[in-house]
Amino acid sequence: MSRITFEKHAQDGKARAGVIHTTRGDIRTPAFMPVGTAATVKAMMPESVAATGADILLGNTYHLMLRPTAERIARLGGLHKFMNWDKPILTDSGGFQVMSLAELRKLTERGVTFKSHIDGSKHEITPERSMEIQALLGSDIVMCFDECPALPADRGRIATSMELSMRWAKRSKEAFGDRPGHALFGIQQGGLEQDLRGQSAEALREIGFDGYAVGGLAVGEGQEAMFGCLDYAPDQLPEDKPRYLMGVGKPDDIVGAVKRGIDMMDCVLPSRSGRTGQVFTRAGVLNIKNARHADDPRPLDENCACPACTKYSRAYLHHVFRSQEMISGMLLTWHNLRYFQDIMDGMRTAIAAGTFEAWERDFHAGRAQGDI
Ligand code: PRF
Ligand code: ZN
Repeated sequence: MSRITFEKHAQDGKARAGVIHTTRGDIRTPAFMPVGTAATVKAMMPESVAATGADILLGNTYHLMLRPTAERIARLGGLHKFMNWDKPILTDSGGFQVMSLAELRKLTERGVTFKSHIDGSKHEITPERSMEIQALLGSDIVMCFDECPALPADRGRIATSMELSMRWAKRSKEAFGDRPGHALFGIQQGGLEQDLRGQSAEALREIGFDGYAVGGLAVGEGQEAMFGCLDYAPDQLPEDKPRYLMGVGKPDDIVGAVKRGIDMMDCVLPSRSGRTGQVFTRAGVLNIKNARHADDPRPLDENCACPACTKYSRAYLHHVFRSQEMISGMLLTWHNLRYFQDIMDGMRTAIAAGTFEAWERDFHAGRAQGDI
């Protein structure tokens, strides 16, 4: 089986466009990965997720190890077959989710022990166990096991945590071994400290990975501070490998990250907001539960080709949201995912044409600040 390779096709400023070739198909970059935490992108059939333009999904070690367990998924033929998604899957390694969801967490050099948020049962994840779970799931892109401190945190805490994550990165690589057709990505940490980010990047380059993530951002620091860090962090990582910004973000976060040299992102925002009535459009954000949509015959977004926009009015979407009908979450999620993918497509086209700056200006010009 062949290796996973990254081909950069164009660069405009720091923004890059290319393709990650995998045995399960190509991932066009910059890429947005919808989140399929529990072996489903909530409210979406897998074929619908593909129809929005997604080339790859994100899955979660933490959730799947607890339920239905990685061993059960392996017995049933792996995660792709289990969830009926035959394109690439990237899995996160578990530590970040343990820290945000689990109870009674205990962090040691060895790894992390915790109690399940589902039934209180006791579990452990180490770098070795995370690699084993991600192999059982059969994900195409495996993430190193790391630790991500919430910001603000003092410099000493960030340095200690980053150094632990780098020792875990080494153990992750050793445990991952040689798995042709599967890629292992390292994760840079170091908070908002440029020198610590540099040391982290150096440690990861030394170990050697198929791709490099910028972790530890979008954890409470705000957009300005995040962009400040992204002004240098991607440049510290290898130029010829994909760079993945974990857990980001809103449409303007995504555009700002790509402008600074990021190739991949994931976020629950378009799918989660779809279920709470928050809708992202070319004109800005709206909430469909607002009474002013009750008589509005217009689509969510005139320029969107998704089923929610081509076949339904804001009035209908308002009605089914208020009535708590299941089609509400389905249509709004579809729209949000399609809009995020349209942004990625717009950026890829603009980077290839050398018109990213003009594209970015139009993107911002069309958007209202508050709710529309
Ligand atoms: N590490 C891992 N997963 C993550 C993060 C991280 O730092 C983040 C930070 N935004 C989101 N998901 N492993
Ligand atoms: Zn739409």
